[in-house]
Amino acid sequence: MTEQEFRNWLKKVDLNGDGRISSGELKQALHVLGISWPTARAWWAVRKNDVNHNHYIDGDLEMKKLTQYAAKHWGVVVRA
Ligand SMILES: [Ca+2]
Repeated sequence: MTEQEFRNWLKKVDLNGDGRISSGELKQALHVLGISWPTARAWWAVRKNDVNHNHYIDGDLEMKKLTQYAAKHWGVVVRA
């Protein structure tokens, strides 16, 4: 998928619509994508990209970091 598609996907990942992504929501999303070890990957991804340390992926900077992280570690973003 493209980076834009990934950003749209992230909006759907936010299951309760509060504008931020918890590791639980990310885990569900990774599971749907068929990516292995969703629990560990989701936990680690939030830990690595949660710049303000509130345990959620929120705001443009963290979303962008997560997008880059996904491209690098999950291979889900194929082009910019
Ligand atoms: Ca955060």
